[in-house]
Amino acid sequence: MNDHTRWMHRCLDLARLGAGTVAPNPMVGAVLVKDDVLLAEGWHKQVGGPHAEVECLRNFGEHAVPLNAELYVNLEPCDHFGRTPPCSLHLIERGVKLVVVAHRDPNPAVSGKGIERLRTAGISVTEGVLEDEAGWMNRRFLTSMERSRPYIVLKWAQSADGYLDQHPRGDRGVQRISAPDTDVLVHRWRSEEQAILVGSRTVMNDDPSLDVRHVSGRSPMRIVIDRDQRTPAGSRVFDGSHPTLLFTGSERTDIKAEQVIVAMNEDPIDRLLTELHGRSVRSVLVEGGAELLGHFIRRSLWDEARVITGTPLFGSGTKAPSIGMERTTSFRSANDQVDLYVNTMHRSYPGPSCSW
Ligand code: AOF
Ligand code: ZN
Repeated sequence: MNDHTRWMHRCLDLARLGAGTVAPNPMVGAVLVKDDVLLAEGWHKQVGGPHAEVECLRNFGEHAVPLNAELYVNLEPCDHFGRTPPCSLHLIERGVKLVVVAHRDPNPAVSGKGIERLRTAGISVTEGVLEDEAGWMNRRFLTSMERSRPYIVLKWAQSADGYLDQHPRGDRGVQRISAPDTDVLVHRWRSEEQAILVGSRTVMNDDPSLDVRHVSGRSPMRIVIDRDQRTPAGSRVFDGSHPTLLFTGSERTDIKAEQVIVAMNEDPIDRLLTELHGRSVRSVLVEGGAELLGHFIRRSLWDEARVITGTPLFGSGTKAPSIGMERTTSFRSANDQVDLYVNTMHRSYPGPSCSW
């Protein structure tokens, strides 16, 4: 590991401390280094709060920044007045002369302008250090900026013989496929995305809560697509405990959730992605059912798929979808098999040293 990658790794570690609190902003960490000695560090802690570079220089203190000190940051310094003033101007004012970044900020308000401004001010900027790792860490933010849609994670659990659901089945309620210990993993996945989506049949059959219970963390916004007003008003998703958005063909006066009316000639998935993007929702976890997952897969409209295969045998029922791509990695959780897929049409996985 050379010095550049070593310090950029530290930026990524700091940046990750903002996971779960900085979305819709990216995770960003910064360090100030002189002669391979750390002078100060900082990270972006919450939306509306100071950016990583500003935190780092604030922690350094008021005294002059040494001429040969290097400021490392995993994202190009911003150049716009958002909720906070431009970091580019702040770095210039503080007399920073050497800046090292992992990659550019695709936010149209920044996109190269930050680096340009620094260089024009005589600052040396090195780009591309740990670019792939940093891009993977902020893949939700980058996808949102580059594709004008949230990062899409498909998730399902299937029986050992490849069924999502058994027919005929008994009462309304979740049918267990994975081991109880795997719930911890699934709930961590939920806490890492800004929204969670299901179709009407999943609400009718499983009556899921779609919240985060088995780990501490933020519950995502719950989203239901139900064009034909089939979901019962008494379903758990409509209990008002978390923000919930219902995409429906016509208004449901019996349901208190926020509603988006989808016209008959509109594609509900396109409408959903546009709506979420407009709300700065950077990622969505699609938890079923088969029909909805199939829509996303057929259009290759997904970024990751996470498939849990449990031990029960169903013999018959609703066939699990097939992703049609080589799995990227897999591991075991209790007695379950967990397979992870990355849609290589959109982004490649930089390697096992990167955390999911
Ligand atoms: C940086 N350093 O630590 C972060 C950056 O609303 P604001 O003012 O917080 O701006 C948010 C945008 O700034 C965000 O969309 C992204 O382009 C950039 N984030 N930039 O130089 C940081 N968090
Ligand atoms: Zn900034």
